[in-house]
Amino acid sequence: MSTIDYSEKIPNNVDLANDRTLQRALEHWQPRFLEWWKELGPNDFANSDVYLRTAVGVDAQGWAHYGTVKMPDYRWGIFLADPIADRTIGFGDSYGQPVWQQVPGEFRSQFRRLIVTQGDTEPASVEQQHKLGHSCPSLYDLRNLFQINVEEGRHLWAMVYILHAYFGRDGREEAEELLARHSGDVDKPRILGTFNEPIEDWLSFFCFCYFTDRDGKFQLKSLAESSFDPLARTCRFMLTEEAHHMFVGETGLGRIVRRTLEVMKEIGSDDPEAIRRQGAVDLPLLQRYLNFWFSSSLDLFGSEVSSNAATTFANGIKGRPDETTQYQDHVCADSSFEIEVPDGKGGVMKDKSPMRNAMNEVLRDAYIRDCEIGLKRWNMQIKRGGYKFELKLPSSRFRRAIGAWANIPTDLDGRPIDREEHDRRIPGWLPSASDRGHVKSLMRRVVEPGKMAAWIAPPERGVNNLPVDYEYVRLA
Ligand code: BYC
Repeated sequence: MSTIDYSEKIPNNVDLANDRTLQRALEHWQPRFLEWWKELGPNDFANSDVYLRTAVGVDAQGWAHYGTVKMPDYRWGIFLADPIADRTIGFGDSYGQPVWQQVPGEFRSQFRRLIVTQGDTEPASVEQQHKLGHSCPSLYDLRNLFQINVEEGRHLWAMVYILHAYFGRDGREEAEELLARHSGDVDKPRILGTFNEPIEDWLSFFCFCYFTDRDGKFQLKSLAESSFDPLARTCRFMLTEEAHHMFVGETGLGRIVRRTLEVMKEIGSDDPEAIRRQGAVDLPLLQRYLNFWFSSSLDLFGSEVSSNAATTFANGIKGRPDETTQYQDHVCADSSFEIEVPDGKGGVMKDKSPMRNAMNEVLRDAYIRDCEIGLKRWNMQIKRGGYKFELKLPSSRFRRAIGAWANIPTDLDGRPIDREEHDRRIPGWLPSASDRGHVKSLMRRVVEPGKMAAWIAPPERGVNNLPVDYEYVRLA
């Protein structure tokens, strides 16, 4: 067990107290982080008391402390999961050799690129959610939003630690850049597409937590397999916090479905207009939001066939989620993977890629299966309510901006169609101006303890065994 001093300004288990170089780098960076948080974080709520979980260690039994904190005083700590004794490289050309405690020079730029890409998403998501606190559907939800925001802040710290501790001057420069790019900025946008999409309403927020945080789960699990042990251990611990973010997405969307079903029952109709008049979210509208966020998040896995993916796998830099338990062949030098590509004649054809080059697609497939779980649950709710409607994930070929299907018009089932038909049918597939207008009209803040906005059902339980009507945020 590594020791943790969580009485420090920066709680950590990386022996920060005895590392002057790292202290200097972090002390230089911290004021900039706080300035960024003030400007682009949920700073309108800086003086509110929020019931938050703070990571204080890596012991599965007691890794977090719950208490009331003002967000600027949150203690963003640096934690690595405990080392695994005699850990060896789990995949690629160096399979079976001891893992690395330093970055091998020849792989430095590949590692830096991945760490920067991972790090960039964390502050991006805080920026995207910057204004949401003003339209919260309940204090319970407001607290969950802030919990996610501070933890994404900590995940940024985690990547900055790796950059500062292992990449010298380049790492320090990259850490500054993580605070200089901004979500949606025309000149300096965030690196990955989805992280430049605005999140202006809570339906988008819950979809983001469900779909985009789930990409986080898969990418972090892949990096948790890395041969660079400090990175692997950092990502392993980040996954502990990530689970709550997906929980917020899944239960948020489930509560919306539940409320809609109640309204449908009350008014004896499934007519979208009638449901909207009751201030709820009709299911076809929800489906269009799912289509939007799912297709955007699929792009986060990169191209189906990628030489970057092949290189990072071969070099032991980035593996597959649960590499040890889920796969037999950890070298993948001779195997292949079947992918679907456009046939150039308006159709779909099967093609074979060397397995290593298809790693992005392997991950995307696993991700899609994981996304299905929530839909099954919500559809069960709808069926139990006595309705026929079924929520569905669109085809992975629909509305892609990256990879083989980028900019190829298809319908929701992934059938290539001509551009004119596509553009005509898009309002039925993606949130329309009227959908967005309706959702916007629902975004009225509800801050009386235990009360919920009319478009969402209460959660089944509160946070950390507290009641749902606990005052999770005391607004200043
Ligand atoms: N948008 O060979 P390609 C999370 C770029 S979420 C824009 O196809 P590759 C979180 C790519 O960067 C998890 N650009 O793919 C969730 C490359 O550019 P460069 C985030 C894109 O390289 C919620 C070029 O296209 N973590 O933690 O195999 C809240 C060719 O790339 C996109 C990671 O992603 C896109 N969607 O892999 C908070 C892990 N997709 O370098 C947090 C780190 C690709 O040629 N990143 N490009 O200029 C990676 O593992 C890989 O970089 C990718 C793509 C999976 C993103």
